[in-house]
Amino acid sequence: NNHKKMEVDQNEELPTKFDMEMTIKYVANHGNDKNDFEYTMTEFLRMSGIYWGTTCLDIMGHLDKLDKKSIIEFIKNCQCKKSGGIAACDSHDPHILYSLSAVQILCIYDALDEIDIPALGKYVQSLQQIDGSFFGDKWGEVDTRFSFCAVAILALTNQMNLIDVDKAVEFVMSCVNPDGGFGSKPYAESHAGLIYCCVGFLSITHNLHRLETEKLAWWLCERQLKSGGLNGRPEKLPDVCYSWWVLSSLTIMGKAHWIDGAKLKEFIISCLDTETGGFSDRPGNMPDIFHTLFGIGALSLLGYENLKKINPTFCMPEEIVSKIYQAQILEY
Ligand code: GRG
Ligand code: ZN
Repeated sequence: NNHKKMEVDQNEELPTKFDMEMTIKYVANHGNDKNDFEYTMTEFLRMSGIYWGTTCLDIMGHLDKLDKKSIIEFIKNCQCKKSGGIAACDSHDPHILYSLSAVQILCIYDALDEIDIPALGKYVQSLQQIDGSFFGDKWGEVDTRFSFCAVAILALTNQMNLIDVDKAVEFVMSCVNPDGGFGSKPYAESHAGLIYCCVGFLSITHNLHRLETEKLAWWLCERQLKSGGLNGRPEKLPDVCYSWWVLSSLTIMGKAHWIDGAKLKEFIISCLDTETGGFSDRPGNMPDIFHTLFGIGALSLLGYENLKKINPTFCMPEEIVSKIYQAQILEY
C-alpha cells in the first residue's frame, strides 16, 4: 500500500464520482485497529484525529457510526487537573491546539458540561502575552494559529471576557504582509493555512473590516492551478487541504465565487482513493483522515449534494455553531 503512489499510472482514469458510503466506512473504521502503524504513530495528535473524524461523519450525516460515550470519556481523561488545558492523548502535555479539538468534539456531541470549562478558560487566558499573542502551551511558541485557537475556544464556551481581545487583534494585525496575506508571526511569509486562522480570528472577534479584502481575495484565488486544485503559497503543488484553508477564507470574506468551484470539485474528487474511500492530498497518494475532512469540508462549502452545510470559520456543522450562538444570546 505504501507503494501506491508508484502504481498509479499517469494516464489511469481518476475518480469523477464520490461514493459517500465508502467514505463513511473509511472514517468510521479509522482507528479500529489499535495496532495499525499509522494509528500508533499519530498518538501525539489523537484529539485532532477524533475531531477530524467526528466532523467529517457529521457532515455526511453519520455521526451515529462513532461511540459517543467512549469519546467523551477519552476527552475527560485528557484534561489536565493542574492547568485546565487538554492534551492530544491521556498522559500527554496540554496544548491549545488539542484543547480546541476537544471543545469542537464536545460541541458536536452537545456535551461541553462534561469537562471543567472555567479551568479551560483560565488555561487559555494564561497563554496570552503582553503583546496580545498566544503561546501554544507552556513552552512558549507563538503563532497566529494559537490566536485562532484561543478565540475559537472562548467563543464556543462563551468566555471571551477572559482575554484582552483588542490586544489579541493588534497582534494578528501585526502579521499582515504587503500581499494582503498573513503569516505565523510578524514578517513571516503569507501561507493559506495561516490566512484561514487570521481571517477566522477576525471573523470571530468581529473585525473583518480590518482586512484588505480585495487584495487578500486576489492572493487567495491565485492559488487555483490548471488542475482546479489549490496550493498554499505561490509556486507550490496543489493539495486537497488547501481547498479548505483557501475556500473557507474566501467564503468568510464573501468571495468564494472568485475561484472556479466546478474545477475545484473535480480536483477534490480526483483525490478520492476508490480502494478505501479516503481522500489524499493529491491524486494517487495515500489517503488519510485529515485530507478526508478537508476534502469533504470544501465539497460542503461548494454546496455538494447530500452534505450538511459546514461553518467556514469553525470547520464544524453550521447547525451546531448556530445552536451554540443562539443559546448564548438567550442567556442574556
Ligand atoms: C479548526 C480546521 C481547524 C483548525 C485549527 C491548527 C489550525 C487551527 C490551523 C492550521 C492551519 C495551517 C497552518 C494549515 C497548513 C497545514 C499544512 C498543509 C502545512 C504544510 O506546509 P508546508 O510548507 O506545505 O509543508 P506546502 O503546501 O506549502 O508545500
Ligand atoms: Zn495537505
